[in-house]
Amino acid sequence: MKLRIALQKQGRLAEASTDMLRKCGIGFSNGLRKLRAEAEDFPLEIFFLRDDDIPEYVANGVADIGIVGENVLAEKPRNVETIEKLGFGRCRLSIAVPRNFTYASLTDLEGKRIATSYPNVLSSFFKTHGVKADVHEISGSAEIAPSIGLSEAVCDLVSSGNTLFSNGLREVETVMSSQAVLIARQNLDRDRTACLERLLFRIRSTMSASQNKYILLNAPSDKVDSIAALLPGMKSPTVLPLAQDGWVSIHSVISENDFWEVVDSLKRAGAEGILVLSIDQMIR
Ligand code: PRT
Ligand code: ZN
Repeated sequence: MKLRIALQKQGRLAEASTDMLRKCGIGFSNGLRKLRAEAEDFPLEIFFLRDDDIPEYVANGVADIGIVGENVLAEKPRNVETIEKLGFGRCRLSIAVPRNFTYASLTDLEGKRIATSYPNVLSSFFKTHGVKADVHEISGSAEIAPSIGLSEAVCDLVSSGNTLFSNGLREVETVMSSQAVLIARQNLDRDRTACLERLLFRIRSTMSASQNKYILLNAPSDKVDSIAALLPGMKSPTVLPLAQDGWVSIHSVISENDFWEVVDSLKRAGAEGILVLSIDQMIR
């Protein structure tokens, strides 16, 4: 028995998806031309596909699981289950208008043509907001549509915003936010479910590792309580004596999100010699 996973062959999710598997200790060789690979040390078979095809392959059982953007699933819902948000491939589906378009609210798009590769998501967004706009489906490069007179506005994926900016467009509404997700087909058998559980355990460990840092610092012994309060860690911080009397070393785990804020508070509370290290795996 092997669990079969479908990954994007080439594109924005391809590298992050294979990196994630490697961080989970799953090695395999993938040349650019390869359509399929076998993992070396995990019962996993990997298919490399166009991202748009992945939900279909998973739904019809050619693959058991897959990695795809939420935007793809939203546009063309399939009979698959979303198992886990993976934290990469983040982007948003946004409406943008030419910089000289006077935009105050969605009603300004009433009766206007909007070019998009996401007609279903966009139409239901307009429906929810009671706006009657003309959704014009195109297969790619929405950003050039206004300049060639195809539409008055566009709705496309945005990450840095550079593409919109360099095409003279301004982002005005977010239709949806998206990131890569792990999907699975319905009714996996017992062996494959167990295998998926093992894989998920590793994915979650690497994700929490990448969202956290290991921190160690020196502090005067009489400041331990106030510093420990800033560093709850996984259970509580480790406090070790230093060779120098009256000083301790405090070790803990800290979330990347509030990292700088906590470091500022630690310095104010008397911490010195703060070291911060990456974590490979984090098993709670
Ligand atoms: O060949 P295949 O069909 O597999 O690939 P594709 O060309 O359809 O997809 P690809 O590789 O472009 O994107 C795969 C997935 O990555 C998408 O479905 C999203 O879930 C996710 N993703 C994240 C993005 C972006 N960020 C993104 N910025 N997908 C596309 N873009 C494009 C966007 O369409 C626009 O053209 O990048 C441009 C905007 O980028 P910024 O940085 O200039 O804003
Ligand atoms: Zn695609």
